[in-house]
Amino acid sequence: MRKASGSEGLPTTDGLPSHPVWMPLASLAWEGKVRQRGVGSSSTPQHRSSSQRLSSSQRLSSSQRLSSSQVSPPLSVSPPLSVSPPLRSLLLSASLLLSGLSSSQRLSSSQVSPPLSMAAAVSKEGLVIPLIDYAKFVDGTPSERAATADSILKGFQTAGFIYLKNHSIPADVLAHTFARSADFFDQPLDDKLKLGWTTAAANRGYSSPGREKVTQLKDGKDVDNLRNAAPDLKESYEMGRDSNAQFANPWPGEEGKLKGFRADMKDFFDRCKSMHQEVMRAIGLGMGLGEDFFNTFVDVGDNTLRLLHYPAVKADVFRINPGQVRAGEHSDYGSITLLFQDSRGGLQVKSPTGHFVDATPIEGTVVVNAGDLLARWSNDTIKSTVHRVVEPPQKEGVEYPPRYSIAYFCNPNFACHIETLPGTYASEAEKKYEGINSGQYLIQRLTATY
Ligand SMILES: O=C(O)CCC(=O)C(=O)O
Repeated sequence: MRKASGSEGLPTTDGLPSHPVWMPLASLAWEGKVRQRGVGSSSTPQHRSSSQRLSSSQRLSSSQRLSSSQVSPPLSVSPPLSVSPPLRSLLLSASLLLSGLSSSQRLSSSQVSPPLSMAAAVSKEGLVIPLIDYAKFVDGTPSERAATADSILKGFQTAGFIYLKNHSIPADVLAHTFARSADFFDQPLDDKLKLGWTTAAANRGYSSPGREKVTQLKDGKDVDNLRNAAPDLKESYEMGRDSNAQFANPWPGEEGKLKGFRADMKDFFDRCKSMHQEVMRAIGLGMGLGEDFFNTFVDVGDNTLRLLHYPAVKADVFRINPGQVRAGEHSDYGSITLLFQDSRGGLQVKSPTGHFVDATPIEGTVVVNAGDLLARWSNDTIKSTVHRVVEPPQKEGVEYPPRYSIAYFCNPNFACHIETLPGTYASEAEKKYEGINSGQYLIQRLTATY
């Protein structure tokens, strides 16, 4: 039986893989042509055992699991960051000093050191993305919880990205959701187009390949030019909160392979919503604001669940057009994004030196990155880092296989007014941004990319 949150095959806290080979069940399901398919208080589902978290319909049968002989080679994970003892003690003093500072004395992100003694999921070109054991926040002792909250915050302050292992979405549920995603994209194009994405305000529905161009550009004409030169090679399907009275999700019909799709997506949405709330508790704790600080900002669930499919593509496409990518470079818009990727690779994060660095998939982890609104909210003490999806790192063959990912874009409740967080400025003059309404901010950002 696979561990619910996929710790099998994960790097240990020493950075060593605990299993020789791995590949997410989700991608195995497609390759094996398997087609069957709360605000986190201390009593949230994350505290239950993995089997308790799954309903019987969510557990996969043994025939849906694949053996380790069918999986691809392990990925290496950087060992824990090593620093010399004098430097360590200097950094430790700085870190203690930082945590002891009054809120108005806190340092800006450029002054914050990466977390100490922590395995790094990525360490290259000055970009250190920590690999954090999330279970120590959810189930740990009070001191483990506080230390993990600090690591989460520091990861966002330094890299803008973290990897969480032992997270609260069980591996079986994730594999099932990936399989349902493949079922969705398998539909004929005409059926998908009937569910088409309509407006930024609704932000729900299907976007066919080439429709959306994710970019940092804000001017519509510039975005059009870029889209024409190098369209994103992806299709996506977005779902919002299903209880929204104003905007309905355009669900596919409940027949054939898509029977139960809506219920499965709603279940996954709710699990991710809880995780967003829990990560915001960690940020609140890390920032010295208290872990309940963000509760009333994130309780509604004005988030977007996005299924992504990057279809198989001829390798030549990237050679002929050097600007070609699977998804253009961009930062995300909201508070945080939970990103679940298959084992293909291709996600890259921009380093402080300006180079894009591979954010290699690690089984059983979720990549979490801070978005622009959280950066703005934190007076830029948290970073929203640019990322993109390019051709896979294994460049053999004339055609690259498809890639699937699932992004859960989290936002503060759309009704919330976002004012610079206490503790991130010493005087009014240090506030970099005006207050802004969360929902309007998102609509403004989305409008540019479609
Ligand atoms: O597919 C991925 O890995 C990244 C997706 C992404 O960055 C996005 O949709 O904004």
